[in-house]
Amino acid sequence: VSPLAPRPPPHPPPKGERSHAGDFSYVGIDAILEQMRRKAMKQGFELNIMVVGQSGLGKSTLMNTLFKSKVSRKSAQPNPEEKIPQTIEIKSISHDIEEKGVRMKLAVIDTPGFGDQINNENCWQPIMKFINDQYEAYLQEEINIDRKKRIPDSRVHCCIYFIPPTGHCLRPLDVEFMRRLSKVVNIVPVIAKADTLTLEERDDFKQTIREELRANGIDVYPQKEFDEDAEDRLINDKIREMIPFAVVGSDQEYQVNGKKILGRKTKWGTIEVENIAHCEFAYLRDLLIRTHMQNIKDITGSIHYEMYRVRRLNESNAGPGLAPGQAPTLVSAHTNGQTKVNGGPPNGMAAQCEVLTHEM
Ligand SMILES: Nc1nc2c(ncn2[C@@H]2O[C@H](COP(=O)(O)OP(=O)(O)O)[C@@H](O)[C@H]2O)c(=O)[nH]1
Ligand SMILES: [Mg+2]
Repeated sequence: VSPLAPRPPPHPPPKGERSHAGDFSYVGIDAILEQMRRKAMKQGFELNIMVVGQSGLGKSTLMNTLFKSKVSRKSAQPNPEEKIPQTIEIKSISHDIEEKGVRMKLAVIDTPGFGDQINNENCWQPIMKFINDQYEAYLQEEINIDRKKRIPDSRVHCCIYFIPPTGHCLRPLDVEFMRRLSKVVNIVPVIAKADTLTLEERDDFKQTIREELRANGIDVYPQKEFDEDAEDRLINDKIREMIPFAVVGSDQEYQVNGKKILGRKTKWGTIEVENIAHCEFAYLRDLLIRTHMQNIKDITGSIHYEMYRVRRLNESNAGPGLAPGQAPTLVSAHTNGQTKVNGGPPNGMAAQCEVLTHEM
């Protein structure tokens, strides 16, 4: 049994059943659960996942795997002949998934090859900018006088960072990206194309990465400081011991022992991507969708977005009235000691990122 297996849901008594007839002390507070369930079912669920990593590491394939895996296999109508094009711009693709009457909108934000250049200094900036732009859009909706009843949420709830399967250690680029971005978004690191490592190499690599994350003070999801109680800690400690998940992706279906599976066929056998004996894709899927989706969204809203919001509102209170979408007044101590005001220069956003990552 997967350690991430969901807890069984509480079963409300069927509608109209008067299980408490004659019990005059029964108030019926527990019926709130049924009300909440019905409301949530009506609204549906949304999750925005971003994938980041060098080109060719299997980002697009893994997201297709997620859409085609057991979560969505019944509902999505994938086109088996669809070829994955190379990703050239930050692009969001969303799929509507429905299972047992529960609707879910899963959006994947695919980013073009991160760190593909010869000089990769500051290549985290466009991604940081994209994340902050979504916070800004949400904030503008929220502070509108006649705001929408439900604010459209394009905030990035979780960023899956693809580590190349070198088996050595993290590259400075990986450290830099995760160090900065883990302060503004939930980061879930994965080892890409884990089928290229032996089991021993994989375990060693995982351990090395965990040590390096710790040594660099990088707090990836699920962050220890946000565990709410002992039960959370117990469950999340197990996940923290397994991170980064060594994943294999595929959008090809094969027949194995009469069952249809998603896998990669090689001369020496078929790797079943959803089989936990073969790789850890299923753990990643369960974390994102089955066990921690609500928590991932809660931390996005109450920690990451909240920090952005407080900062922005403080800034607009301090400075002269800030027009919507205008970059806040910035004082950057980093860029050659220059002072940057109100996003004048084209790299105003970059300066903002500097300040954000250092202050938040
Ligand atoms: N061995 C192996 N190859 C993979 C895996 N995932 C994707 N690939 C292959 O790697 C190539 C690049 O995949 P793609 O998803 O386009 O990578 P992206 O540039 O990161 O989006 C394709 O030929 C995939 O079939 C994996 O888990 N293992
Ligand atoms: Mg791609």
